[in-house]
Amino acid sequence: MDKTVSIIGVPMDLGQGRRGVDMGPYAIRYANIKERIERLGRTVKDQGNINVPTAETETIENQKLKYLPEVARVSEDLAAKVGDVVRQGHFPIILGGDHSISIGSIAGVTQHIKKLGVIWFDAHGDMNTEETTPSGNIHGMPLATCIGVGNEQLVNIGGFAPKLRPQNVVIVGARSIDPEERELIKQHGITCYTMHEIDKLGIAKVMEEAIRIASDGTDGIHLSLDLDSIDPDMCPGVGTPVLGGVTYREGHLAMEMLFQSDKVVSCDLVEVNPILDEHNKTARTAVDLVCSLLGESVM
Ligand code: 6HN
Ligand code: MN
Ligand code: MN
Ligand code: MN
Repeated sequence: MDKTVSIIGVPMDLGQGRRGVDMGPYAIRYANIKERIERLGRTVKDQGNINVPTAETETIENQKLKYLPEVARVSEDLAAKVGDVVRQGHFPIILGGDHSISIGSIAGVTQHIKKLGVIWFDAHGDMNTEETTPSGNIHGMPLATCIGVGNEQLVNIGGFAPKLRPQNVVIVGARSIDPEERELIKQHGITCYTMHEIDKLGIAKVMEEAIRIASDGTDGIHLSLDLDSIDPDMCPGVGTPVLGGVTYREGHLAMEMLFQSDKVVSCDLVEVNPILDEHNKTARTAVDLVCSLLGESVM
């Protein structure tokens, strides 16, 4: 993996209800993401931020899909930008912002890598639709959107759908899944390794399986890393923390195994909220993990 790394910031907070996650890209930059990756011998280009409207200037029109037009517009812009850097042969790292940004990032990657597997590291399933959502927050829907389920405008970002085949999608770290999400995960045949499986099988076995499933018949794996997958002791700065998460070491081993697989083509770092954080701990953990993903700690 010696591709140029492109960093794209998406200061998006419209996909959820707490202020501050729009500052995530700055918090992750402040944790020296660029310098840390350069130290691994990689060329890093910061592409700046995608323009996101300010919540105060917008109004919520649909309580089941809050800020839908705004999220859709940002997703289109992000998809175009990600498509652009993937076309140039870069490895994109997309900095959130809330998890709704993955709708655009995956739409961008799949413009060029048609058969993409996804490993969705998350405490949550992100498999809601406007019919099942308990909150109306779009950050609870991006994975459903990517497999072609849910609101048509979101499903069709980038002009095509679906982006992913559910048989190449793996959720890792789940411990807070809504009852109807559970049904959708089962119905569509998505593999889900909850904390129960991680505790029982160990993270190494889970990742071995996850990598096998996500790479089976695909041309690469996208890692969507929601920092709330990691236990709140290392990642307290997230909007929806859930106890009993992936430990710091389990997280690193997972990233190191992804590096060794040589299959990862792109990555999102999402839900870092510096207002809820302790001295930027969550952003620093995010940077540590992405450095392991890029080979920092394996020989
Ligand atoms: N995230 N399932 C809940 C909802 O509102 O749909 C929580 C979503 C959390 C999304 O941060 O991964
Ligand atoms: Mn998420
Ligand atoms: Mn989550
Ligand atoms: Mn454990």
